[in-house]
Amino acid sequence: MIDPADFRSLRWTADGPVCLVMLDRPDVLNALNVELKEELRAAIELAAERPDVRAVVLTGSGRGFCAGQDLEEVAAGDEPLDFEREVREHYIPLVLAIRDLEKPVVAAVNGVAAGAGFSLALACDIRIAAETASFVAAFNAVALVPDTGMSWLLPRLVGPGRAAEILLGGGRVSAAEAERIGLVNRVVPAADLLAEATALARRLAEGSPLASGLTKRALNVALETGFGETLDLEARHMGIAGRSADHREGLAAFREKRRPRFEGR
Ligand code: T3D
Repeated sequence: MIDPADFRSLRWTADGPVCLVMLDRPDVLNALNVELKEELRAAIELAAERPDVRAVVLTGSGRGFCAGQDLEEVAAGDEPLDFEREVREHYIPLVLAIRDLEKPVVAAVNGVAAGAGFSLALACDIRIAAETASFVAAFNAVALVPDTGMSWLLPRLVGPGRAAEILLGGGRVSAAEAERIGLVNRVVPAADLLAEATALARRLAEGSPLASGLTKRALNVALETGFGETLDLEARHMGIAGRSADHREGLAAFREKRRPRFEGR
């Protein structure tokens, strides 16, 4: 298991059941170079492995959330970058790590989220934005195309028409507009962002880890399958959850009028 102290381009801190992952290349608005992409994936894997972690908050340091691919790194290479390989080796595993993590992930979008940084915010389960946040597809401006799941995730959140305007138009979506179109769950004053996101993550972390993991899995699968398959999956998950120690604890807590103590079993 990686030691959080070894991360160089992000900060990983656990405070009780909530782990804060802060992208930490503020001079370039937390643009994703190879090191940061690899560390972010390792950070999510660490959150998965640590049983004490029950929810994750993802944010950026400084005035940006994440400006997407580090374009200086692209320009600096001796050889032209093999974009397809880069997407397959780094971006796809990253987005899958977040989506497949059976713990809630809250994006605390503190500033601009551009390109693959926008996609990262979309991959999280819930987005809380600061008033200073904004979203820019950015791909088109450098003659690239949406990746990291953007073409799939964005229309499901805001609808195909708005997604087309954002992806083809390339303009900035303000925090207020993002809230209006359902791109973020809510907008809060910048000074309150981390406290709000962490408080939400703490509330989510109070749920049964088993039931929350199954719920996240069902929500993800339901986006891709039909109603019948979802009914079937829900029934199977209910079978698993209903046999769990957490369910027995939940029932006992209800009857004893106290808060449940879930252990994820
Ligand atoms: O590798 C692959 O397989 C391809 C994958 C691609 C996925 C992608 O993410 S493609 C899209 C890449 N991202 C972009 O194109 C965004 C580029 N950045 C911008 O358009 C703007 O910086 C922003 C709209 C994000 C923010 O604008 P603003 O005015 O608030 O800030 P700024 O002044 O432009 O940027 C501040 C600094 O960050 C600046 O450096 P400086 O001048 O202070 O030394 C700027 O160069 C740097 N920076 C911003 N974005 C990037 C970056 N440096 C490297 N890479 C970046 N993406």
